[in-house]
Amino acid sequence: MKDFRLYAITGEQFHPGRDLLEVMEEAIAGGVDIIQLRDKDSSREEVLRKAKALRELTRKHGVTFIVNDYIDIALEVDADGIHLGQNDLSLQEARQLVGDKIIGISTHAIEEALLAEEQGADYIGVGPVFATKTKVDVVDPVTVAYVQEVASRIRIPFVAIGGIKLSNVDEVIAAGATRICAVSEIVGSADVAGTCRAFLSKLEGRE
Ligand code: TZP
Ligand code: MG
Repeated sequence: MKDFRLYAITGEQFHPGRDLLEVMEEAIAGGVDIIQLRDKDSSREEVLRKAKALRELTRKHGVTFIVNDYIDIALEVDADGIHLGQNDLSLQEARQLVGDKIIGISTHAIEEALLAEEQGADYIGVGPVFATKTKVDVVDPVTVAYVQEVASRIRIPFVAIGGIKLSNVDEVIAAGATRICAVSEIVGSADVAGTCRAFLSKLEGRE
């Protein structure tokens, strides 16, 4: 997959009254490399509508587009990939369905990370690093110690996620993260593009 630094996930509850596409367009202007549509509340029809619109927007700007959970929608709109949790279908099953599209897997422990790598995930999510209210079924924070462990043992790209803010991202970067994902800090910002630029400037020069 094309390399990335900043990964934004949708979270419409954080921008009441603001249009999803408008917020994501600002994130793109701020430099995000990947947008993931994550919508656990809407009907399939609604998710499909949003996926079509975001596919069009991301394609126009050369931004990678990932769909959470809905493999069928990812295929229908020709997203670049899918993101799966530990309780979704297996990587092997997903690979059969999506071919060479990107598959990202959420991990919360090194055993999960090693397994995802071995089974051919294109990237893994590492988190929640800090406490977050965004994900309801969330496990306890994995802390920066897990980021450190993944940084030293995993070779595929990994993205740190969960409770990451401009105010605590330095700690995550110091632990070895070179790719960051945020929901509320980005989409809930009064200056979405500026927040993205600020994250990116902190990541600059990190390998
Ligand atoms: N996976 C692990 S934590 C999380 C997801 C989707 C939510 C992150 O949201 P926020 O608002 O950046 O804490
Ligand atoms: Mg899922």
